[in-house]
Amino acid sequence: MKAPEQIMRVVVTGPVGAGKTTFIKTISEIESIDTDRRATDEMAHLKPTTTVAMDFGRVTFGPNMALHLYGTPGQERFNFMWDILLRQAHGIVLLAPAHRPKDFFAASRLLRYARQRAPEAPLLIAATHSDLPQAWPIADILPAFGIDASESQIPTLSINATAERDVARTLIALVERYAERSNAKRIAS
Ligand SMILES: Nc1nc2c(ncn2[C@@H]2O[C@H](COP(=O)(O)OP(=O)(O)OP(=O)(O)O)[C@@H](O)[C@H]2O)c(=O)[nH]1
Ligand SMILES: [Mg+2]
Repeated sequence: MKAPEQIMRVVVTGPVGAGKTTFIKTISEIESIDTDRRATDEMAHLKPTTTVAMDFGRVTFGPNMALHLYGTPGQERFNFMWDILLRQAHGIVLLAPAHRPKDFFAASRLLRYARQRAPEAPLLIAATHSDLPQAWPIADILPAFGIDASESQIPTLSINATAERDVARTLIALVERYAERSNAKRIAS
């Protein structure tokens, strides 16, 4: 008989335009659900559409695991969705747009918030837009976040969210982290 499928819920977060919807669309096996709507307010100059509720996608991982990917809305006024998603998260991917240093502070606030709300969930930081010439190297982004890479236990990657290989590599790193923690817990108990 087929082993029951284990579901890992992954929250993909980051500031407006970091690439959350793109990240999920790039890898999802089902047509990802996006709730993008035309931006009508202060951010219309930045992006024509923005996610207003959440994104959802699904990826099979090995013979009996599936990842459910939930993308948070970027705008702060939709914050209530955040709490709902974080409470259920098995892992968190924080996306930071490497080409937009003025957004690093917003990303670092999201990082602190995610750590507070879901302290148990493994988290990693993926710097998106790393394919663009103006992208900052990851080593320069972390200090702007207030994180010292040598002290930090947080894995970091530079990615292009439109490239399936990069998104897969990010999710594999997160699943490995999740598996390590689960094993450590099992041994401790
Ligand atoms: N070159 C490049 N473009 C990217 C990358 N990630 C996202 N984009 C583009 O950046 C734009 C914004 O991406 P979205 O996926 O809509 O960003 P989001 O984080 O979902 O934005 P909100 O829902 O408004 O918060 C889109 O035009 C994407 O095609 C990347 O890594 N490299
Ligand atoms: Mg979006």
